[in-house]
Amino acid sequence: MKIAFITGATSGIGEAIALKFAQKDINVIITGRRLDKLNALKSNITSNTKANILALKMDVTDRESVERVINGLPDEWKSIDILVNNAGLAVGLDPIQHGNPDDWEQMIDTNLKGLLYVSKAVLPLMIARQKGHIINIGSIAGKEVYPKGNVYCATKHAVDALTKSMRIDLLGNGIKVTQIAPGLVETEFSLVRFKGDEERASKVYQGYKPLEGKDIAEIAFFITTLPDHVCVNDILMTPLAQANSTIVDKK
Ligand code: NDP
Ligand code: 8X3
Repeated sequence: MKIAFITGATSGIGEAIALKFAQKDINVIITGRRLDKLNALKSNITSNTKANILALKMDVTDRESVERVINGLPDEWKSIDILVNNAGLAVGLDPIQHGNPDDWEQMIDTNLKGLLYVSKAVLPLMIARQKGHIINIGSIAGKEVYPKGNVYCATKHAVDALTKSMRIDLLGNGIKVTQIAPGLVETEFSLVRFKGDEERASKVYQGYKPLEGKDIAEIAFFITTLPDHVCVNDILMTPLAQANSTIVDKK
């Protein structure tokens, strides 16, 4: 059975990918900061699938912790076939001149530096086996900026650039690198962005049918089923009601 390592598996897209992979007999290493959520997902997967699961608390912004967790994986979990770099967040939605530098740092540390730390730690395991698949969760915000998206959009443009760079640098090592760049997906994303303001967060998803985590999970699983010589580079996916970063058909 394959092994997948998923960051940010406690909620939303990462949780849906973990569940989908487990349902498809992929053993999963689920990581995130919230241990209670990790344990709840572990019980769900254990009760409902045949997959093995390892739940590990890991903050992607903490380089030492990332190295400790990945270097300390039990031998039977070291053969990681799929790395899903999903952990990420937006914090705040302000014009650049009113932005909060603490918010900026959290987004850069998580979305950009976290992805680098995790990839750097997992890559030696894939290179040793000359095999692997890295799936980076980017965003439509990494394709086109939108008003007040500034730093979040910049981090996702960086994910877009790193995905392309990884594919070049890793060429010849048998490692596929794919970006999935979703549009609006209803998760905890907006609740985090608006710092717990539930009313404001829920408005983001009103008046149309947004994507769900499981829609992204379908695509993430599909791209892992293709023959060894086929590498999907990039997938931009939106709800039917979304034409681009700023135009959404809300009723
Ligand atoms: P959620 O808020 O539902 O999930 C975010 C996940 O990231 C959580 O599991 C959270 O876990 C984890 N995370 C955040 N910070 C850290 C950290 N420092 N260390 C480890 N894990 C962390 O949002 P989504 O599922 O929507 O977001 C997942 C990814 O998808 C993000 O990269 C986001 O940018 C991207 N995306 C989201 C879209 C959307 O519209 N929802 C659209 C396009 C892309 P915990 O808090 O337990 O650490
Ligand atoms: C999340 C989608 O459009 O809110 O990446 O930036 S968006």
